[in-house]
Amino acid sequence: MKISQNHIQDTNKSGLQSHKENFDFLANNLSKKGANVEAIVSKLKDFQVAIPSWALGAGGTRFGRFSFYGEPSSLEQKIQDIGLIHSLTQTAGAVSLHIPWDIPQDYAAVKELANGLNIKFDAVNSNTFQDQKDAKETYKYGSLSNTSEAVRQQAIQHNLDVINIGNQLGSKSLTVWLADGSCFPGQNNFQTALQNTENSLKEIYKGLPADWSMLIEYKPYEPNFYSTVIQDWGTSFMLANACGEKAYSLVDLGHHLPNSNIEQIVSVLMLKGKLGGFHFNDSKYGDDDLTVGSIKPYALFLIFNELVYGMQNNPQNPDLAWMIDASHNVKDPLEDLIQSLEAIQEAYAKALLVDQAELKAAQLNNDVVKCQEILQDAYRTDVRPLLAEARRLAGGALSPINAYRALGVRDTLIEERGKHTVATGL
Ligand code: LRH
Ligand code: MN
Ligand code: MN
Repeated sequence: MKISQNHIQDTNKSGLQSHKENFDFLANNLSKKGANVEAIVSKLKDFQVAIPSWALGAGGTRFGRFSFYGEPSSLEQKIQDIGLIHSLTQTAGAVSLHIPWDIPQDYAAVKELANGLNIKFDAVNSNTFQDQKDAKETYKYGSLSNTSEAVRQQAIQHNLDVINIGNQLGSKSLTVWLADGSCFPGQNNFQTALQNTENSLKEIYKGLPADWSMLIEYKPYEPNFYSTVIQDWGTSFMLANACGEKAYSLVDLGHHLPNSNIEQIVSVLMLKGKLGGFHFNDSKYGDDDLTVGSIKPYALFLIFNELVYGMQNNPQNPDLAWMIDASHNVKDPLEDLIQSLEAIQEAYAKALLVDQAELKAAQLNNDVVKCQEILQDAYRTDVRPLLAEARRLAGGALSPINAYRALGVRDTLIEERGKHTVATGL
C-alpha cells in the first residue's frame, strides 16, 4: 500500500477551514506575546524522528505476544510501513535498524525503496543480548564485559560487522546497548566487568569510519536484576570519554530509576558536548516502552526545554540522533507511532515557546514563581494547530490518526499480507 498526495489532500479537505481558523487564532495570540510563529513552524517541519525497525510489529512480554495482524515480515515491508506513517506525519523520515534482525538481502533494492519514500538510515543497533543461530560463543554471562576473551572477541566482531552493514546503507552511527550485568551478588567482579567493557568498546571505536559516531546507551536493570555494567549516564559518559571524541552517551527515557531527573541529565551531557542520541518512550514503572507522552507529558516537556536550550547554547554538542524506542502489546503499532510522533512534536513546540531571555532574567532575580509561570504558560498552550500547519506545509495530513483510519490502512495491510504475520524482532 502507498498513500498518495491525492489521498492526503482528500482527507484534509473537510478539516481545512477549521484548521485555518484555529491556526490563525493561535498564531495571532502567540505573535502578540512575541513568539516567532513562522520560525517555530519551520523547525517543526524540519524535525525528523527515526522509527526503530522493531516497533512496527506488536511487541510482547515474556508472557505472550498478540499479533496485530498484517504486520511486516521483511525489512522491505518494515520500510514500507515507515513510508506510510511518514507520508501522513512528515516526521518519520528515518529508520533505525537492528542487526541481525534486519540484515538486507539486496542493499541496492533496500536503499532504492527507502530513498523513494524519503527515508534515511539512522543509527544501526548491534545485538549482543541474544545468542544467534550457529554462534560459537554464548552471551549468557555477558558480551563485551565477559571474562572470556573469545566471547568478547565475538561481540566486538559483531559490532564491526554492524558498522559495515550500516556503512553500505548510509548510516552514520552505531548504537551499543548491552544487557551485560549480573543477577546475584558475587556473580561478577564489577571492576573487571567495567574494564573489559571499556577495552572492548575501544576496539569497536577503532573500527568506526571517520564520519561516524558511537552512541553508548545505559540502563539500570533488566535483563539482569542485581547489577548492570553500563547502568547509568555517568558510566556511559565515562566510557564515551575513554573511547574518544566520536563516542557519546545515548539517553533512553525508559532507562532510569523512578523519579530520576532526566532533564538535568540531558542538560549536563549537552554542556559537556556528550549527548549523541535520544530514545523516546514513556513509562509508569520502568522500561515499559509505552507511547511517548502517554504517562508523563510534563516531564517530556521539561526534557525538551533542556534539549532546546542545549541546541541553542551548546555548539560543543553534536546534532542529536532522535529515535522512538517503544513497543508493546495492545495497540496497532502504526497508530501508536503516529501518537508518539505527535507527542514528541507537541513537547518540542511547547519548549520552543519558552521565552529563554525572560526565563534567564527571572532566574537571575530568583523569582521562582515567575520561572514556573513562564514554563507552565508554554506547557499549557495548545500547540496542536502549529503541528498541523507544519504537516500541511510539508504535504502531510492535518490529523494523521484520522487519515490513517479514514484510508483503512490496517485493513489494506491485512488484505495484502494476511492476518497471521510475525514481525522479526523482540
Ligand atoms: C533496551 C533497548 C535498546 C534497544 C532495544 C532493542 O532496553 O531499549 O535501546 O536495543 O531495547
Ligand atoms: Mn533504547
Ligand atoms: Mn529499553
